[in-house]
Amino acid sequence: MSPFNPEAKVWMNGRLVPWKDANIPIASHVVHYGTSIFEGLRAYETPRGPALFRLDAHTRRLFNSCKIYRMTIPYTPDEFNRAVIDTVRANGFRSCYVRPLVYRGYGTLGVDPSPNPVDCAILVWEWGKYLGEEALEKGIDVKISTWQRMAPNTFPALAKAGANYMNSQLIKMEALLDGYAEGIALNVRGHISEGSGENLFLVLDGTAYTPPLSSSVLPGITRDSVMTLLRERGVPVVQDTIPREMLYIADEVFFTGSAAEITPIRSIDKITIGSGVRGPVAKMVQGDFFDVVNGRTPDRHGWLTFVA
Ligand code: PPE
Repeated sequence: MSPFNPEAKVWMNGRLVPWKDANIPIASHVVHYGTSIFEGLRAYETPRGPALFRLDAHTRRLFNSCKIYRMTIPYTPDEFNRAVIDTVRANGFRSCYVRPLVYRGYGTLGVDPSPNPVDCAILVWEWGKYLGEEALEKGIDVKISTWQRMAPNTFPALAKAGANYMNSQLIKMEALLDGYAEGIALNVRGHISEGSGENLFLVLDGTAYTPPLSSSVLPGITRDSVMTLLRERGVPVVQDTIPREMLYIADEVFFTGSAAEITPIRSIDKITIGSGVRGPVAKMVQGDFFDVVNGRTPDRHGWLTFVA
């Protein structure tokens, strides 16, 4: 079911248009060759109205992803931020998910993208719990995917490109068909990389570990925020290559992502993680995270942009 109603407002190349008119030609370069860059962030309900979580960081990553693919966004980061705020405001949600998109539009076909325009859009919709209603409290069952994450120097993992999500789709479909909520991909060297749409943390003997950027992961903004929150609580955070079996013996494992937020993992490959329930570190960092995003504690890092 579409989360959009016909009159929902979509920002396209500088204008807010109704959803029913927010269409692109079938010959657009993006449709044929996957030429898109995107972002995903949430606006959370606070006592002062909706607040976007880490808008600047998401816009920065959008511009960086585009730089890698030689796409010049015809707006400044400030103009883009303003467009995101305007789109959230125009749709009137108390909380929502935001999807900025930059793509090669309609010009000419053929692999070389350069003759085609760089078009921009921003969509917003209400998106509930990404991995199921009970996931945040109870945790989810996952498997190690038979699919690996992109090898270095093939598809750049640091760019949030639509094309990377063909790999994510293989990971996700396999996991769901096998009865799991999500898959964890290894990189080509056999080290832990990430989920189809989430970064990963494990906790062992009081230290938190997450794969480094060289393990073919997206530089997640939730990942960065969680590292900060953990360190504030005195939990050491190590970015290091993680062997697969370290997950099985961890006290806790959890996913992070804008959509997934902080989702505990209770089993991997049918091996129970820790005591099979959300662990104390995951619970603590969830609490700290939701206190900040919902405006219950002071925004000490300048992570919130108020929309009202
Ligand atoms: N890795 C991947 C592959 C990924 O797609 C995401 C976000 C992350 C890590 C976490 O990054 P961040 O959101 O900055 O903490 N995935 C987005 C898309 C999900 C979707 O299904 O669409 C998201 O969470 O918004």
